Amino acid sequence: MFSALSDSLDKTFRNLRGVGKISEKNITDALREIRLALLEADVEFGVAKEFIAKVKEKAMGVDVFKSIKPGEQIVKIFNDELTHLLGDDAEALNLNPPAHILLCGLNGAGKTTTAAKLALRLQKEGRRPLLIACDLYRPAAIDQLATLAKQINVPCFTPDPDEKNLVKVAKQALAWAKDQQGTALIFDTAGRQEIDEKLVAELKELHRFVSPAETLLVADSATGQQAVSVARHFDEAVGITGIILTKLDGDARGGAALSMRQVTGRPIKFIGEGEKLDQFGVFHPERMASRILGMGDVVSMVETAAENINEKDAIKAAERIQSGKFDFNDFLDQMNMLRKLGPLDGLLGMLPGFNKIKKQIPADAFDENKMKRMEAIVLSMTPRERTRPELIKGSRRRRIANGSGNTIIEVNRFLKQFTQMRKMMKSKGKMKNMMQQLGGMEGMEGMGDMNSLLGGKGGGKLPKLPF
Ligand SMILES: Nc1nc2c(ncn2[C@@H]2O[C@H](COP(=O)(O)OP(=O)(O)OP(=O)(O)O)[C@@H](O)[C@H]2O)c(=O)[nH]1
Ligand SMILES: [Mg+2]
Repeated sequence: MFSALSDSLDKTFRNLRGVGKISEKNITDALREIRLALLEADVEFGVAKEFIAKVKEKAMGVDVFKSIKPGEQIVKIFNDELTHLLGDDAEALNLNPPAHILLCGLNGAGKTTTAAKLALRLQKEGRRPLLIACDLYRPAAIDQLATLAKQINVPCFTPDPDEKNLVKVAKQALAWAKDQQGTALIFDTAGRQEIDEKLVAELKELHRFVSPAETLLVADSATGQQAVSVARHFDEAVGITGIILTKLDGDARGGAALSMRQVTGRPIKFIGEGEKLDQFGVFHPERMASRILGMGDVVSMVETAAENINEKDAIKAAERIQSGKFDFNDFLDQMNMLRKLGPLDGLLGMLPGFNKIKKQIPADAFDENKMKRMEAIVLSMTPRERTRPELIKGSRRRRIANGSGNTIIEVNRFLKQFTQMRKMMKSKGKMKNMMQQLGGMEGMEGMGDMNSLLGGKGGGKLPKLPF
């Protein structure tokens, strides 16, 4: 997501910094490039135009060409305006009782998944969410929601599959919800195409009956230009109170995300970033702006880590690493910890500068199958071998290869990588350097080592970040 846009912006800003003295023409040229980049990313035409006009006005207003670091100043103006475009501050849900939340959106946008994700989130906050299946069109829709609800242990209202009257279903659901003593009711509705007047009429009727405090439009961030008209359409029909953007983990160009707020005037409240139910979070405009500008989103990364990793385990692992005792058992523990964080490239994508080095990392570096193969190798070792990696020589390697279904070449490669990793961990200087780099958000030279760890082409120096 956003990678093409981030690359173009980076190039433009780099050029701008490269010129010794900045002129009005330099700025105009740069803004033209940025406008093109926004349009190519599928940002709605009017939104892009207005945005550029604002950045220009501000840039001229502060006389950037007279300042000492004009390039930096423009980046700052751009960042501020982007944050503004995305909505400035994160907006909370209205959960005053009766907290009825109605989800609507196009076919396949991710409504049902999002209903469960939202329920899980509210549950973690100590509320008692209830899920209500109001998709009476797709035969498997009710079961889909019920299955997800079961996974997260949230009660789910499932209507009689033969019942086709939506308001009747809602009525039954409200009566059921009373007994359940829920504190937030999430209604999953049927997907629709915007031209489908019948479905829209039904949605309106349901909306009137349920009278939700929140009507959230679930929108696939890959929808592109069409997203804007979809949002308008739903807003006119039922009046949306917010937007949930899904599939931000994909390679969509991101224009929808950038246009939605401006065009509808409704806040983006949450984002979905994967198929797993915990891959969901509050939308923070300033963090998203930083991500788009390639400055990373370290705050979200730390939050994800804090939610999923037990502090004691993390401290224990850090101690093992520092003392140079890191063995294959620790390796397995680390692998399990990583898994809890979700897909690795999504997580690393929040690091400043990651998009730039991503191309140097082999495509299969984040592959779950590769991780499984490595795990199989470790699991084929004896307990003694796991604690003393140096024991693993010739015939042992062959046995491990046979036991784990790998070739001896693969086992050798893995052992070599492990040895390198261990060496790197032992060298405290490097480790410290890496932590400083990550914390300081300045250069990313330390990532060179991480790169070689992931199987990249040697830990070469990486370009210093422009910010
Ligand atoms: N990668 C990714 N996939 C997602 C995300 N959200 C939903 N999906 C997937 O998108 C597909 C459609 O999701 P659903 O939740 O069934 O969408 P829906 O809007 O309820 O679909 P209909 O009820 O048919 O209109 C499923 O395969 C989901 O797993 C996301 O944030 N990231
Ligand atoms: Mg659905």
